[in-house]
Amino acid sequence: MAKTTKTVEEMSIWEDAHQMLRKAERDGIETAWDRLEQQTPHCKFGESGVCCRICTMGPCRISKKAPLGVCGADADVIVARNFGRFLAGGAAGHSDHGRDCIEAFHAVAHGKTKDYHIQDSKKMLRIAEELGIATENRELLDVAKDLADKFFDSFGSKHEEVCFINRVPEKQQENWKNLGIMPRGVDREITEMMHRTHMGCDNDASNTMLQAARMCLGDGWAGSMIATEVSDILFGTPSPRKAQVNLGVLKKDQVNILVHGHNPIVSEKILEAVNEQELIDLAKTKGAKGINLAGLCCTGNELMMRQGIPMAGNHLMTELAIITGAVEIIVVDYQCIMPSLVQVGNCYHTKMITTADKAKFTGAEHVKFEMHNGMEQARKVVRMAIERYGMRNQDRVEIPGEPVDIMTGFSNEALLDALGGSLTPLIDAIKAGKIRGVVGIVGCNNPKYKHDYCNVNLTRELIKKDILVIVTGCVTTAAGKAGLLVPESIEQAGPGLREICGSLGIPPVIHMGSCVDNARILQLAALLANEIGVAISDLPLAASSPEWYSEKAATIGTYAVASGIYTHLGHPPNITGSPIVTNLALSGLDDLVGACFGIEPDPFKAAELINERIKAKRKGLGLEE
Ligand code: CUV
Ligand code: SF4
Repeated sequence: MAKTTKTVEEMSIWEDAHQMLRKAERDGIETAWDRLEQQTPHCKFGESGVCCRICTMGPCRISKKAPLGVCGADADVIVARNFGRFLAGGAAGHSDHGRDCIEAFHAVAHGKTKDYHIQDSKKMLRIAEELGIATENRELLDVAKDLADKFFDSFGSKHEEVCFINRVPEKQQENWKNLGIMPRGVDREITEMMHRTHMGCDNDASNTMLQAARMCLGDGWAGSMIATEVSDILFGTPSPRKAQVNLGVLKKDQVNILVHGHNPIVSEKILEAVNEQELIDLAKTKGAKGINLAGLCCTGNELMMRQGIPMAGNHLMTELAIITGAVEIIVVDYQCIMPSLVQVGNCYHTKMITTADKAKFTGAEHVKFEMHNGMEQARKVVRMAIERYGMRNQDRVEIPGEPVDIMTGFSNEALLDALGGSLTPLIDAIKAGKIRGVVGIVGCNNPKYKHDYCNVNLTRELIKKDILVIVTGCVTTAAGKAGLLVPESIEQAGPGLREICGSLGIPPVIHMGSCVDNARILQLAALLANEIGVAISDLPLAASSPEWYSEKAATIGTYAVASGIYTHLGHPPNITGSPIVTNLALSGLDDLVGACFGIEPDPFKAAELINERIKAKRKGLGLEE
């Protein structure tokens, strides 16, 4: 097998990663970096999006010699269709996760599970009222039944538009109606996207992209937003707390269980099980000092936000976590889980446990989690981990370094609390130029970049410029490891941001959760816009996903732009083969929705790009740049 020619220092900025990449080399284990090199150079047709496999008259690929597919589709049509379907994958991922949350909520409401409960009834009642459901003199579970139905309705097409559109500022709503991109139903928009991109349907690139925007808005303002709100109702609304990050959170003398994926429905139950005395005692009889639970990727974010559970690493750390040789079991639900984890696990004693029928992995063991048996299955998984502790070869265990402290738990509710109950202090700080703007840095890792180099440097550059940064997804771990998620990091911020965050006792980089929790950022943007009385696109806001890789990340970027938030990406999606789609993304959308994409791989230049945008928006509001 071909190994990468990169040095470990070129692969990642982190010491814990370097150490594990060296161990991988010694242990003869292949990683994503090696396979990237085997796959390079990538197919140019695929990379620019001009390869069409939508029907069997093809596949067709567009070149100077052959500018049209067999059916006559040109590069613009082919790119638009491919990109539309790419975004549909992301919208489906978030939204189907949201649906699973509603199913759990529905089961609770109808008394069909003893394993899940309403933890934040206050929030549930608040949302019920917000969505026009009567709450007075009613049993809590009756309200829950109605609310669950209301959420389900947003998925089909019974209604004109999805719920939570009520949160969108008037001007944006007008804009979406005029453009015909008001999302009607989460599933409906995804289905229509697939329909339109069937051979012989929507053969006008711009028109296809408008549907893409509508579908992504359905994800942001319904699929993802419902996932977030229901998770808060079932597992508690996050509030500020301490946690730790990096591979140092694994413990040499304990049973180590990693949770990976996205949905807290599985990981919250595993957490409960590892805290049961009976199971802790069982672990002790096997010679372990206890049971240690740590997270990876977004389900790690969910547990960290609500429960302060430590985070072992982000996307590119998932293989490396197993290479420590100290992981008994990795429990997964779905999304962003590399199939290679099974292979890497086989080189040690690490077993992957799958929990969802929609995400099975060959070579893993399946322990199906359902609403009625979540707790029982969680105990079963923890017992399996305890059994495997005896199979661990301690001579092959190497756990790098010391964990880094972070502060997490900033839901909008918590942020408002920190601000003393209203957004006014934040708005005043923005007006005074002490906080010049707010930027959400979100998303993934990608082995095409030096791991976390862009994520960390962009974050640092922005806070220097008095821009408040909100992180979610895999950028969280990057910012955390860099020491940016603690109040002390105000030292690295500009003077205005340092003053404001210092007086509030919060970090200049705020952790708001997982990828679906980007909906929290949307909501915050809407609250700010409504409070000031402008459109979201008028605000000094931006978003960025410097090292993104997934369909979901592109969907998030698209709903951010369609909602009026300028969005930076480290590299373009596979659309560059179409001038129409590329121009629309890079500038055309600005005229339509008041925001567009910007592409820049260098984090320092990207910070400039974002800063220019913030300056322009401040100027537009009559504020000093
Ligand atoms: Ni959902 S989508 S790699 S885990 S952020 Fe991490 Fe976040 Fe990207 Fe995946
Ligand atoms: Fe080729 Fe058209 Fe079929 Fe695509 S839809 S594979 S371009 S014939």
